[in-house]
Amino acid sequence: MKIVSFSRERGAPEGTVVLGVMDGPWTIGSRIVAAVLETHDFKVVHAGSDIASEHMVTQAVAARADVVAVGSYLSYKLNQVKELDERLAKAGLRNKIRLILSGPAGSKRVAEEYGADSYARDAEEVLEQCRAFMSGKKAEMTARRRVMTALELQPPDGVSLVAFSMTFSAKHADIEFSDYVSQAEAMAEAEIKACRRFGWDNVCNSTDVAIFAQSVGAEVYMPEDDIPRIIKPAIYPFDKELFKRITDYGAPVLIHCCGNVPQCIPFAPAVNPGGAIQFDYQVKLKWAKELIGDKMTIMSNLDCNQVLQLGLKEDVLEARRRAIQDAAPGGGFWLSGGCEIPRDMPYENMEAMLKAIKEYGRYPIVTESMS
Ligand code: B12
Repeated sequence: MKIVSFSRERGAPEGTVVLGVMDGPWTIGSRIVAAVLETHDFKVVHAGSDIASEHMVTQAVAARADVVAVGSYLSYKLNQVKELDERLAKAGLRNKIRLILSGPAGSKRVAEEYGADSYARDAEEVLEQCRAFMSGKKAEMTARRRVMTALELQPPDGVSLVAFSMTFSAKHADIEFSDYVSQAEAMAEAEIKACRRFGWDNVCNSTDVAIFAQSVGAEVYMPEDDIPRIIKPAIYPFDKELFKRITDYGAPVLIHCCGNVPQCIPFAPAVNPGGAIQFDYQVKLKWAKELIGDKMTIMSNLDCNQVLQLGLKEDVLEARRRAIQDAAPGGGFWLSGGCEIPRDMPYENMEAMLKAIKEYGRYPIVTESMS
């Protein structure tokens, strides 16, 4: 006689979902959702009912959640969802976790307005959205792989946002700029905080040019919370040798050419073979891509002042769309500003950069549909 077993062997869970109701005592809906998710191999953590957004975040951190799903019942308490969105962002989790809104007080519009990623009408839709999110997550390259694939002049799964950020990161982490440029730990802390908060693909360790100049003999004055000033410059003609020494250690080099210096572009591949180059917005991105795009990786060059800091998020989105169209096809491209990310760049503009990547930056890049 053949015995058929209906019990399934459990492997690794499909993903981890934290469930909670923040605005009151309701438990029936979340229990149903939990049962449906568990039946489909998700690990479920009940954060509880009538709980604060703060507690939801603690649970999400402890569980290493992939998804946080909340049920809302009272429309006048929807601000709790916004608060949860902001707390997740503060904890550096917002770019890793999908936030699903459900329950009778929710809707698609409400989800958008209060910072959730989507609205699910019932348990079945919660399950569908968790599954879709997890399958996208599993198919994604790691941030490192994405950055390195572009550097190998191959198309990655999407465009990387490689933020060349110093004062912006220091301010975000509440660290004095003089500490940022002179203490490795302070710089690392600021960069990691910004990277987590905004979902950048890299941590770009760079310091103010005056500090480089100081290390080769220039005289520098360092104010507390402002950029250092070079009082007496030093000339340093050994770039090529320096780059070679760095690459001999296995680290790629990024050259930054500040200002309107198109004359640097043709020489860059010889000075920094197999590396990357960033130049400012005055240099035409498309021209540079055509000239050296098959030899080295190019960082896009948005106007940090007029667009990233002073522009509206729509301006950022449009400029990014154009940059991706001009230079992303084929790989060898990282998305960024033409210079350092401005200290006071509005966070919504930074988020618009990531939105542009999601909308236009998936490989293969479809140029026709973007024009
Ligand atoms: C049961 C119930 C209660 C029970 C809850 C018991 C419990 N342990 O859950 C009790 C009696 C405690 C209760 C209390 C109150 N209730 Co009541 N309650 C209901 C009722 C009748 C059913 C809700 C329910 O569980 N439905 C069954 C579930 C399975 O269906 P569902 O909600 O559609 O769930 C699906 C999705 O919405 C989603 N979902 C739901 N929850 C969650 C949670 C998560 C995490 C996720 C991911 C998804 C998800 O997935 C579910 C499965 O597909 C509704 C009326 C109604 N018909 O909806 C009122 C209702 C929700 N209650 C209401 C109110 C006002 C209250 C009170 C504030 C009234 C008062 N002033 O005393 C109090 C709370 C007071 C307090 N201080 O806490 C209002 C809310 C109105 C509003 N939108 O502003 C409703 C709509 C009644 C009404 N028409 O006035 N309530």
